[in-house]
Amino acid sequence: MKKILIIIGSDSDFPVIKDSLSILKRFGIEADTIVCSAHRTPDQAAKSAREAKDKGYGVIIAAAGLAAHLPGVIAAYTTLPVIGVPIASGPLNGTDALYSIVQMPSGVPVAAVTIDGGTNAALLAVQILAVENSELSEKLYAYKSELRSSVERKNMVLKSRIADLDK
Ligand code: RP5
Repeated sequence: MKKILIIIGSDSDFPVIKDSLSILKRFGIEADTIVCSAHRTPDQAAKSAREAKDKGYGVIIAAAGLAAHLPGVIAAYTTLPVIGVPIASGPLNGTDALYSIVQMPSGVPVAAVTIDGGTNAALLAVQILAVENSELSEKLYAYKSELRSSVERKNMVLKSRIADLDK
C-alpha cells in the first residue's frame, strides 16, 4: 500500500500531527514525518516534493502556521494530492495560515482542512488511498459507523439530562 508523507514547517507543529499519526496507525497506514520549511529550507522542500512519488508515497500532508506557504510549494513540485493543515500558531491563531493554504492560484490545488485539523487531514488521506483499496474502504465504513454510535449515545445522555430537569 502507498505510504503517507507528512511534512511540518517546524517541530512546534508536531502536536497537531500526532492526531494524524494516530488515525493513520488505526488504519494501518505507514507514514513518515519530516520537518521542512518553505522559507527556511526551500530547496529541501522542493526536493522532498519531487521525490515523494518515487519513494512510494500516495498522499502528502503538509502542516504549517503563520504565512503557511509550505503546502502550496509542495504542491508546485508534485502531482500527488497535497492536504494542507493550517496550524494555530502566532497572534492570528491560524487564520493567516488558513488563508495562505486555501487561497491557492488556479492550476495548483491544495485540499485545506480545518485549523489544527490533523485528524481530518489523515482521514482525507485514507479516503484518497481507499479509492483503490477495498479493505481500507471497509475500515472507513466501520469508522463512520462508530461515529454514528457515538451520536446515538450522546442523544441518550441528552435525553436523560433533559428528563432530569423535570425532577
Ligand atoms: C511556520 O512557522 C511553522 O509551520 C510554524 O507553525 C511557525 C513557527 O515556527 P517556529 O518558529 O516554531 O519554528 O513556518
